[in-house]
Amino acid sequence: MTRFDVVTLFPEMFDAVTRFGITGRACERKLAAVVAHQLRDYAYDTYKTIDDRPYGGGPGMVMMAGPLTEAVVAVKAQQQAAGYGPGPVILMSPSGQRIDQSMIDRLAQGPACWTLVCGRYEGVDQRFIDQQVDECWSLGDFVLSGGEIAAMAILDAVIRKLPGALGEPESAIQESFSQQGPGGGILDWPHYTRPEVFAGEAVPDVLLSGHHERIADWRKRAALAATQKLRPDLLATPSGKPDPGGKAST
Ligand code: 9D3
Repeated sequence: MTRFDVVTLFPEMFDAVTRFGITGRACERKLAAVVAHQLRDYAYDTYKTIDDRPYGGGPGMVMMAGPLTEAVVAVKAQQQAAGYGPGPVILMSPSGQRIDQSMIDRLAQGPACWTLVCGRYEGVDQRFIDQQVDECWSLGDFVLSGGEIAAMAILDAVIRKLPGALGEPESAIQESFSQQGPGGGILDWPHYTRPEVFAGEAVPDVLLSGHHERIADWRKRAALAATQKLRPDLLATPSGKPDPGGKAST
């Protein structure tokens, strides 16, 4: 079982991962465990203070190194007591490295335990990062109000890739398309279900033909056309030029 410990001011938010859908089922079936820890439990004072004003002045508050360190040390002890080897400590941070699917795929095959730390406020005392954090991860260049939703996105993406988390048909579909395109992905083909005609628009004939080879061919072309139109960057070669007929068209 892959274990994820999360340090956060809002542990209840992680019910979204543990209770619903594919990730909920994976947790139920003990493929994954998500343990959310309340950072305030590791505060020093009766007011449960975990943040303070920034040295040097400026707006906002900074999360103190002390409570974060206490929390991470306690989490590591719990992981060890449960029989896990040491795993990486990841800080969710807008200045971290950007996560993509190829990284998620590697994570899903990686260590059996992880510690994810979620920040709030303007930031985290650098000494905690220097002393306790192995990597900083970001979802991309937009501003969230804290690391929790970013951590949940990572958890969702990793847990659904754990062996056995998806039903067999789903994982087979995934497998055949995970290697296309430089970033490990091209877009989906357009999907249709009943009725055959909706608001005057018909389902493409080929999908009703029952001709499996022609359907597969249509889907491949439609996926490539959608990618070219909506996300040409996914087809670009490392040189930055669009790929005229490389990997993704094979
Ligand atoms: C004014 C400087 N801000 C940095 C962009 C301060 C700041 C804003 C928001 C500091 C922390 C946050 C909270 N965001 C996260 O913790 C976060 C995040 C994000 O905002 N975007 C994308 N990925 C992530 S991972 C964690």
